[in-house]
Amino acid sequence: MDNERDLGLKARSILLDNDRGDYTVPTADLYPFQWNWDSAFVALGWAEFDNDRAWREIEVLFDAQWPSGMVPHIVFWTDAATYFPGPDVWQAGQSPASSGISQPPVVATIVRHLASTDPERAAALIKPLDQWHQWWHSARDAYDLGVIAIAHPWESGRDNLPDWDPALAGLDTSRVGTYQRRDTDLVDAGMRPHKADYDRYLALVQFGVDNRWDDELIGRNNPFLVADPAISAVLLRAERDLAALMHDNGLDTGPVEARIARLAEGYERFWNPDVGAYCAFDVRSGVHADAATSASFLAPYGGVTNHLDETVDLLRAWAEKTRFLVPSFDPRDDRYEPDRYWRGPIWAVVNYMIATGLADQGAGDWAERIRISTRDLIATGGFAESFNPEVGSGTGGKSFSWTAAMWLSWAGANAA
Ligand code: 9WN
Repeated sequence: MDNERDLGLKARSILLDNDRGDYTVPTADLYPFQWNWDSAFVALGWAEFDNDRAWREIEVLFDAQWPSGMVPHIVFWTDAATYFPGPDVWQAGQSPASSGISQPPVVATIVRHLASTDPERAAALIKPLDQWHQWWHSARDAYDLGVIAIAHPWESGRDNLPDWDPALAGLDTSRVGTYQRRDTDLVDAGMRPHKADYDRYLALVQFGVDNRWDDELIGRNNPFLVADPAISAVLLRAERDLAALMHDNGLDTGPVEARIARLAEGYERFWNPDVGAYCAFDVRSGVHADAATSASFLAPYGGVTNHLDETVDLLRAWAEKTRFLVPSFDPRDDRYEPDRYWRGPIWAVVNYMIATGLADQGAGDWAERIRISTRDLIATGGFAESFNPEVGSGTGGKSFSWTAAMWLSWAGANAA
């Protein structure tokens, strides 16, 4: 690829442009604050040319950790009029202002990845990471199933999947009132969720506000509680990485090992024999989502290999259907939409996790295929938020930090 050097320079310039001092916005205007899992992946990009800045990205996120251990999904370090819903809607009652929910806990895995560059900074993060991980188990597995549930689609980071539709459908939106979205001023409405979805997102925020973001009340009574195979796989890997960091620092790993065992056992609950894939399920009804998503390929990332052959077979079937891998939703399903947010488009960071897991578990050929696909997508569609799986065009926001970070640390042809 002759422009690979240019793409590397462009990726760096995106991080530098999106840098706000101690944190990096995912993209200017559309997402003008610090996002939790974006910062974790973005740290991998910074680490390619500014190691101190990589550590700051993560440390500053933990400056917003709640007393409960929760690390919020958005930290509102400044005001910005280009995003809705802002801190006045969330009313989280914390300083700095933040949202009231979390996001996939990839940080421990990234910290372990970077640990050799600064073992002391890694060690200083062990306790906050441990508190956050404990929070997931207590606040998002209140029914003790050994799986992690989300209390809001935004908590999954894969916000608009058809997986969430059945649980969202029953929500009461009568108190939501009128509001003005900002996302559709900036991005084609055909790539974003419908108003009916936003009404439901806001009804859930309202439930949190009404309950003062109380973990006990939300964990048991939230009108939306869906067990998420992606968060559970991400936490499983993060717990293993936390245990390794603890071990390296001479700390007792017993409690973390017990949490790993719970999650590893609970993970089989996601298996949906009718689909032949790991699928989300409603915590209360136990009913599984009826189609596979990109999360169905994340079990290997969590170290779960029980259905590895079926998982690779499913990937092969998808690969026959679309030019690029890995669509966020089954491209053979009627609900698949290649341009609409999380109903089809490809995300580079999800590809990175899927490929990492497959490589770990002996499917290196598929891992490499996914890396090449990601590289070609970026070369075709630019540093977009996400990509159309059929033509490779960019979807969502542009000049996106985590896409740039994935180029620098993994997908770019020069990456190790
Ligand atoms: C809500 C920032 C975030 C990502 C999510 C992605 C999108 C936000 C939104 O953007 O979500 O959190 O307003 O659409 O779905 O994964 O962290 O990049």
